[in-house]
Amino acid sequence: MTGLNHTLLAAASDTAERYDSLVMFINILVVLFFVLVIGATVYFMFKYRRRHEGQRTSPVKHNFKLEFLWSAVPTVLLIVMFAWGFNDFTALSQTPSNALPIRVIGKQWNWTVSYPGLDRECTAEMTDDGGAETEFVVPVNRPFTLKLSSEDVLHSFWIPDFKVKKDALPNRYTGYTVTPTEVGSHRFYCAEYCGANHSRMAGTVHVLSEADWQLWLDGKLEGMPNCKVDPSAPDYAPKLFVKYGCAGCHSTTADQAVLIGPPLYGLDTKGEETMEDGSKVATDDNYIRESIEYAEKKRVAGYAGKNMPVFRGRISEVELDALVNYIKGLDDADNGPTNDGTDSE
Ligand SMILES: [Cu+2]
Repeated sequence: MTGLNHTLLAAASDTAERYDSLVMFINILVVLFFVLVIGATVYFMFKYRRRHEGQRTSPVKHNFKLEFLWSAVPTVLLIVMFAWGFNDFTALSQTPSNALPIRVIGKQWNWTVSYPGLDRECTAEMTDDGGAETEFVVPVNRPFTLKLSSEDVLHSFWIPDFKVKKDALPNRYTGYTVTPTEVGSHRFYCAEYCGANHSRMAGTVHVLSEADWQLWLDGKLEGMPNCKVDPSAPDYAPKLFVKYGCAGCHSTTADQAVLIGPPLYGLDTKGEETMEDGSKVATDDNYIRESIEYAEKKRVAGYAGKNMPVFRGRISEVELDALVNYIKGLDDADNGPTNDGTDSE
């Protein structure tokens, strides 16, 4: 389920099968022409070798038929390759009416996958090594269509087993349509270098049988992330913390190394924080809230030049409440992290 379990030959979608046929066609041609050209070269090398000192090259003449043939045949073959490839390429943007719409948002450094109209959102979970893994599910033999975009820089959504990949861009939608043909789990990756944790911005798409898909829709499938958005769930805030990228910059326990921004545990116990200008600020709800919405207003001492995006207008009141409570609940190192009765795992 995790790790590089795909091989170059895995083909678990309609696109992958079409792609493999075309690659095989091109490979056969390449081998054929290699043998023809090199074979002829070697044969001529011996047949027309210089046999004695003073032998002169015979005058070079045209052979219209031969010249026409070696121009026309490759031209036709190249047109076939183009037409075949173009046809497969356009199929990626043809979306049948029964296609399942899926929304994918990339950001530094995780993926959020949601299902428009289904009220499901699969967010990333942090792994022990600092990676962010997102898991989502799709039914087998039904096309799904991805609508991709990015919240910051270029990313690329790549599912090697399906042989599909497209860039996720800020300020513009891209996407593709593909039909998974095999039940099972397939890795996906960010395929466009996007910064420090680019290589660990990944996840797994689980292809489910039709019956399992129905169970998942009903919230009854065991062993799969249900991706339900439930503000009362204990993991709601920790998930937001990863989804909004907080976890990429702020450590939440004393065991973790200090990342880019100030550590967030123990704020409640400390009661105050020293700012860049030497002033002390009470670490109450309003301080935490303001630091999420407009991080630059108050800058913690020692973190000059570390910029955090403005979150005002990007997250809802409900999410803000959850995050403020969660951060307040990250207690002192001595006691280990706790969070107001909720469990951060
Ligand atoms: Cu990326």
